[in-house]
Amino acid sequence: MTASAARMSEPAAAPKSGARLLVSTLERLGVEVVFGYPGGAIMPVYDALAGSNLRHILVRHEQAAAFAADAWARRSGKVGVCMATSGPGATNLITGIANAMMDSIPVVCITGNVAQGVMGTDAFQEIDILGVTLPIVKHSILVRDPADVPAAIEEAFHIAASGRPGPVLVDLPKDVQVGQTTEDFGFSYPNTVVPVDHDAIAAAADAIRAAQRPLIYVGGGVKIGGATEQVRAFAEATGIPSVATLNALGTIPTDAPGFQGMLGMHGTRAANEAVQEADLLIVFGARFDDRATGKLAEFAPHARVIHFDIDASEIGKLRETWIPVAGELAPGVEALTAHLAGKGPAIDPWMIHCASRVQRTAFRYADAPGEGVYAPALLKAISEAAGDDFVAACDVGQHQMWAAQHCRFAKPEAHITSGGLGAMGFGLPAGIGAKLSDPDATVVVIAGDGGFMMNVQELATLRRYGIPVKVLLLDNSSLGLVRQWQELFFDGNYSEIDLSDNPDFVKVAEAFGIEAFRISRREEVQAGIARLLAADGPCLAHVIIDPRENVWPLVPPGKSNAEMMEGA
Ligand SMILES: Cc1ncc(C[n+]2csc(CCOP(=O)(O)OP(=O)(O)O)c2C)c(N)n1
Repeated sequence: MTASAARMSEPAAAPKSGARLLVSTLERLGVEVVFGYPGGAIMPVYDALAGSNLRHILVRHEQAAAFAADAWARRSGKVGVCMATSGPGATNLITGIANAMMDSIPVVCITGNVAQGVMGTDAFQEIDILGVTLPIVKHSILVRDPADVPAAIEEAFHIAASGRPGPVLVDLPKDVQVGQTTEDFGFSYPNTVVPVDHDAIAAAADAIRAAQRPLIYVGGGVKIGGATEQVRAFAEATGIPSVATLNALGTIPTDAPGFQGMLGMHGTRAANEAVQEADLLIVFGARFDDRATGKLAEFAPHARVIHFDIDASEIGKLRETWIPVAGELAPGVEALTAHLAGKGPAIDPWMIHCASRVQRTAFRYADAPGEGVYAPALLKAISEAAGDDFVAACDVGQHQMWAAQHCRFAKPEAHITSGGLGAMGFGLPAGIGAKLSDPDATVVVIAGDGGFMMNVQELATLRRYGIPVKVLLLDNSSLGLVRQWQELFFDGNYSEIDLSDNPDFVKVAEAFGIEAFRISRREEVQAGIARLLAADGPCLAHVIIDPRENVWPLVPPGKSNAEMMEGA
């Protein structure tokens, strides 16, 4: 419990169990959806859930519960909630917890555990889940007394969502769930907003005015920090060109003037070259991930760095920072824009140079060889057909990078991806979470045949709740991204990437009660997209693509972003 937490409410009249207190606290916090899977050590909680106002979504694997809660949070901007039993239930959450940690997503994970009296005895399904998850949570709480349940949950929500968001684990031993208490305390937390440093912002404004080749580097922290409008306004007001990380796609609309695209390993030539030429990087909520920077020592060699971040420990962590601006992004960026109003940098030659390179180096879809479906063109077409309501819930692999490169994203919440962890299996459960948080969105799961099989059981969840998620399954009968690396960096020694014995995915989907059809030729693409988007309920399009197709451009691992490889 934080020292500053203050006790507020009255003792409750009748005794309540810790499990009931958990449910009533979640209700009080306005939680709408909980993703989970029951088991012995969390049965009192499930007993209390029945008859509550909470909507529980029974997934078919706990990993999917964590991924769905994560995507729910990304799309809604609120805290996602998942729960699981002790032991294997809890360990099945781990990849999802790590995913939320890597991408700074607010998720509260509730686990049951064995009773405190048998903890440490290797009791049935006992796992020290606090210990196991220690490096991958923002915070964790072992609740020892039923009376502490409300405060623990409120603290978990507060910590998950405040400052730099992240996952918080709350472990509830069984005796805490069944134990009765007459106490029911709520807590209020002090405002922990980090004030804007006006001196640093004034210095940043001076530096920007003096720059000749300034560049905005947008990270995922912008959307998480609710600073999208401010960053857009800054880019528009100053005309400074911008690049985005994978996690920030959509923060600046794909077709906005000055936007150079994604930077890094599979970034655009325009973005990577602009970074290498810039004399000033204005970094908003990014952490200099190696997939974005390439060889760090050669990243942006001519640029000094202004770094805005809510997490002061990110500033200067990997790249020397000239002007650090720690604090809330939205007011910080707004203040910066105000400083520059009417006195922005004189950078017309640089703007023209960047804009003409975007034109010159744009992807050309008409040149795709062969008769087969060309995944980049398909992805571009589906995002355009779906319009501004399009939400891509991506899995991990070549298809993920093609989606990042070729889809049009109008809003930051339109692109949901496992950026930091790169967890295969994310796409389908993420699509479920995103669609449940925003029923009006056109949610398309973009998956490869490998990753899709990692959480294929969630087709049952789609079916059970009639969630109208569209699945675009790009089947190259192989672990494509690994195959590409083996082709380029391991002398074509194709080791264990062959998935040519995949099941018939149309039949698989139909066996789960889901409409499905196949697209195998280029001329079927337009009608296939229309059918997928028009389907009333969940629907799967199984798309056969060329197994030799690669993702270009590519910065080889360990190389500088200046050394981009282009395909044949
Ligand atoms: C859980 C997990 N295991 C392994 C990997 C390593 N990995 C990254 S991409 C990839 C291949 C993905 O294949 P597929 O899902 O078919 O997509 P494709 O690359 O063919 O589009 C693998 C194995 C990973 N990212 N996550």
